[in-house]
Amino acid sequence: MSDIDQKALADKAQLKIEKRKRFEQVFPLLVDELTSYLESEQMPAEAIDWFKRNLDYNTPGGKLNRGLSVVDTVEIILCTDNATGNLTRQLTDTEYLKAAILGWCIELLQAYFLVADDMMDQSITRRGQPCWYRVDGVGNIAINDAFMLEAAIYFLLKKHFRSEPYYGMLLELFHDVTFQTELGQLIDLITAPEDSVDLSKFSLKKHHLIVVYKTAFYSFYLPVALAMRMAGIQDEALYKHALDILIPMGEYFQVQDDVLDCYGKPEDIGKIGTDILDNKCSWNINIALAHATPEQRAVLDANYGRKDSACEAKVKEVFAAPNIDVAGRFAAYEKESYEKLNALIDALPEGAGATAEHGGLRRDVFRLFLGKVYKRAK
Ligand code: DMA
Ligand code: MG
Ligand code: MG
Ligand code: MG
Repeated sequence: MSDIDQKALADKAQLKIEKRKRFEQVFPLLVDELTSYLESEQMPAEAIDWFKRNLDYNTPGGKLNRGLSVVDTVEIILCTDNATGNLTRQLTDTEYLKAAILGWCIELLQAYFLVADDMMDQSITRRGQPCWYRVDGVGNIAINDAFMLEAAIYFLLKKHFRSEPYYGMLLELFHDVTFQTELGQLIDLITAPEDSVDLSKFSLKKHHLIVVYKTAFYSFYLPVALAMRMAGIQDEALYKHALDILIPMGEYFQVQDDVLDCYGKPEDIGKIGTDILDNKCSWNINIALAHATPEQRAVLDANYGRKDSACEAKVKEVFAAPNIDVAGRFAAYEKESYEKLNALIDALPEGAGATAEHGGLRRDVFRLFLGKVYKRAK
C-alpha cells in the first residue's frame, strides 16, 4: 500500500472515531432529560438511580451501527447535491441533534430487545459484561427495566418531535417494527423448545422467516426509514425500494450473527454463544442438516439443544467435518451475499425523489450501511 493510501485509510478511521464520539456525547443529555422527568414526578432517589443505571448499562457500549446509520443517512440525503452527487454541506447542529436522537431511540429499542432476549436465551454475557438480568440484585426486575427502555423511546420522540409533520410517521415506524421484531422472537423461541429437540422442524425457509422478522426490520429498515422521514421523503415507493435492499441486508447480518455465535471469539463479540445449547434454528444447523450423512445426522439428533457442553462440542465437530464445513460454506455465502446486495444497490435509481432541499434516496446510504457490517468479526 502506498503512503497516500495509508494516509487516506488512517484519515477514514479517525473520522469514524470522531463520528462515534460526537454521537456518544448526545446520550448523557437524553439520560438527563429522562431522569429529570422522574424527578418532576417526585420519584424516590433510588428509582431515579435505578433507571439511570439501567439506561447506562444497557444502551451504549454496542457497535452503534443502527444509531449511527440514522445520522449517516440523514446526512447523505440532506447534504448531497443531486446534480453532482457530492456532499455540499454539513448537517446543521439542530439537524444533527435530531438525527442523533432518532439514532439513540433505535439503540434504546435494541437495548429493550436485548435485555429480554438474554433472559429468554439464558445468555451469560453481553457486550463484554454480565447480561443485565444476571447483575446482582436485578434478576426479574430486568423485565420491567426492558419495558422502561422502550418507554424512554416514546418519551424522547414526544419531547423532540411532537410538533414535526412527520411525528405520526415516526411513531408508526417504531410501533410497526416492534411488533414485527416480537413476531420474529416468538417464532425463534417456539421453534426452539427446551424440552423436545426435533431437528426435522428446522429449515432454511423457517430460518429466513425468523431472521427477517427478529432482526432485519428493526436493525436495517428502521434506521434508514426514520432518516428518510426526517429528511422529508414522502414517496411511499421509495420506502419500498429501501425495504427491498435492507431486508436481504438484515438477513445477511443475522446469518453472520448465527455464525459468530459458534465461531466468534467472546472477546470480539462480547457474548458467549448459546444457540446450540438453546436448540436454535440457526443458519449453522440448517447447513449441517442439509449435508449430513445418516451417521452425522444421528450425532446431531442426540446432541443438539442439550444444555451440556460435551454435547455442544460433538455438534461443533459435525459442523467442522469436511463434507459439512459450516465455516467454509459461510465464506462462500458471504461473498455471494455481498455481490447480490451490491447488485441491488446498483439497480436503485440514484437520487430518486430529490428536491431543491435534498438529494433524494441515494445508493451511498446502502453502500455505507453494508460497509459497516461486511466481513465483521464482532
Ligand atoms: C436477536 O437474536 C434478536 C433480537 C430481537 C434481540 P439473537 O438471540 O441471535 O441475538 P444475540 O445473538 O445477540 O443474543
Ligand atoms: Mg440471544
Ligand atoms: Mg434470541
Ligand atoms: Mg445470536
